[in-house]
Amino acid sequence: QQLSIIGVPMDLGQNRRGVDMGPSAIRYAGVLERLEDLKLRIEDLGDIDISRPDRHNTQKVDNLRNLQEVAEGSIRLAEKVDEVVNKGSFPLVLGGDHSIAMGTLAGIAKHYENLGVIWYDAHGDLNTGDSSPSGNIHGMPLAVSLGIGHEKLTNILGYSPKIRPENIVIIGARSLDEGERVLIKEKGIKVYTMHEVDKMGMPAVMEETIEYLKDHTDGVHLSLDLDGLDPNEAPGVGTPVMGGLSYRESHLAMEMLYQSQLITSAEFVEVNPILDEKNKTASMAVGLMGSLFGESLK
Ligand code: DIR
Ligand code: MN
Ligand code: MN
Ligand code: MN
Repeated sequence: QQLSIIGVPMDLGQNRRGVDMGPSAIRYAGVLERLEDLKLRIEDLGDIDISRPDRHNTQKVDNLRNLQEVAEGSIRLAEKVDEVVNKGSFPLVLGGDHSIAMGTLAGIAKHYENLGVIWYDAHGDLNTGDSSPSGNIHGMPLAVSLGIGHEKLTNILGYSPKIRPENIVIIGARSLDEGERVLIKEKGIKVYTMHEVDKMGMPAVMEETIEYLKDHTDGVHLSLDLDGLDPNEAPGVGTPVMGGLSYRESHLAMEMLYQSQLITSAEFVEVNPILDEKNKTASMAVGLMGSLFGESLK
């Protein structure tokens, strides 16, 4: 299998600096070596160009912070991801804040009739400018991909929506805003909150997720926000929420996804080395990628 790594040094989708260094931190934690050991053919395409606007003069349009810069970065990412999928390679995107998922999904979804998405996150990322309490676009990419939000974002690569609500599974949610709850109900999006994970256990959650996506999707994208994990284990994230998924649950989830052979693209986002402890969160991300590509089961 050919795998293409794309770094996205984006920190404009939220308020805290440092997450733009996520791709460097993940490379430093040994992602290439780790995956090369699995006999995968890997190319590192380097980083997407992200503009560096004047911090004292950031623009909020319709409650969307840095709209123009985030949209432009996402378009560049979408074009790169599109190229990678076109040549039959597996796109592995390293963030950067989660706003980049709009670009990743724009580049991937045009190649599938029914792209499935697993959203591994403490949050729903289903806000719009109207519902968002923060104006941070990293809290919006799932809504945007459903075609809900500012046209500059929903229309990346000139088509919308990218995905359908019935093809989404959110895992690990424990911080949902009011507007997000409404959207989840209205659209019938499948969500395993921490309540369900605690009650059912991760094996059952993943079995159901795989079963659910298997029959009606022709590819599945994994969008993994490191804040889905518990901040005691993954402290290097901008918006930590207590009571998260454990290291072991997350490795099990990745191993089950490997066994299912369902995943056709992935991204690991929100690694912020400035907030981290000795690059622990980047190492966690690399370990999870190892499991996703069969490290412990090959
Ligand atoms: C919150 C936080 N729901 C917002 N979202 C985060 O600002 O929209 N997403 N942190 O990962
Ligand atoms: Mn997120
Ligand atoms: Mn999150
Ligand atoms: Mn079904």
